[in-house]
Amino acid sequence: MAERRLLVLYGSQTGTAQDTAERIGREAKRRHFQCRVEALDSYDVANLINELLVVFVCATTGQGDPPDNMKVFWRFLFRKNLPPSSLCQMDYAVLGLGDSSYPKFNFVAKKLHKRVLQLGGNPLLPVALGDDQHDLGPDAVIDPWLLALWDKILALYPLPPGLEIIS
Ligand code: FMN
Repeated sequence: MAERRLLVLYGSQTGTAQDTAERIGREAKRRHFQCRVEALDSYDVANLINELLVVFVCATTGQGDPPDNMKVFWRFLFRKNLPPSSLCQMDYAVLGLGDSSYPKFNFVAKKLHKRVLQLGGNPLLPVALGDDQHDLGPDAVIDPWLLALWDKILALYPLPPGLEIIS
């Protein structure tokens, strides 16, 4: 059976994206994945080409800017000399956190999703656009998106025989 390993990488300015990334990490463990949750700039980007399953959780800050803890990664990802198929092994999904009262709503998540796609990544779902302006908060988008994500991931990496999702 394929190794059930999930990497969750986040860019967060004030903690919301980090909390969401850690939530995904807990949900992954309940589904018996080996899961690492790391800030994008703490992650050794040289390993990215070897990753098979990655969830990115990214806020947008400033006026459409990446959070401070993903700025190094951001510069790396947009280098012009990255080969177009460098991430072709990777299944990925991008969860954005933003606020639709800003002109560049969820700009970082949208741009990240496009760039990973351009580098050969295989998207599991359309990018999630969490919105502070939603009456029920960003979870109104995040909760159903995560359910769809786990459906996709478990179709690729079924639970090991005899194990169930831990409640
Ligand atoms: N959201 C957007 O969609 N686009 C923006 O340009 C944007 N700029 C922001 C600037 C500031 C100073 C703040 C406080 C928020 C901004 N937001 C913007 C909303 C944040 O992305 C949103 O609140 C998010 O949940 C914050 O996640 P974090 O706590 O992980 O940083």
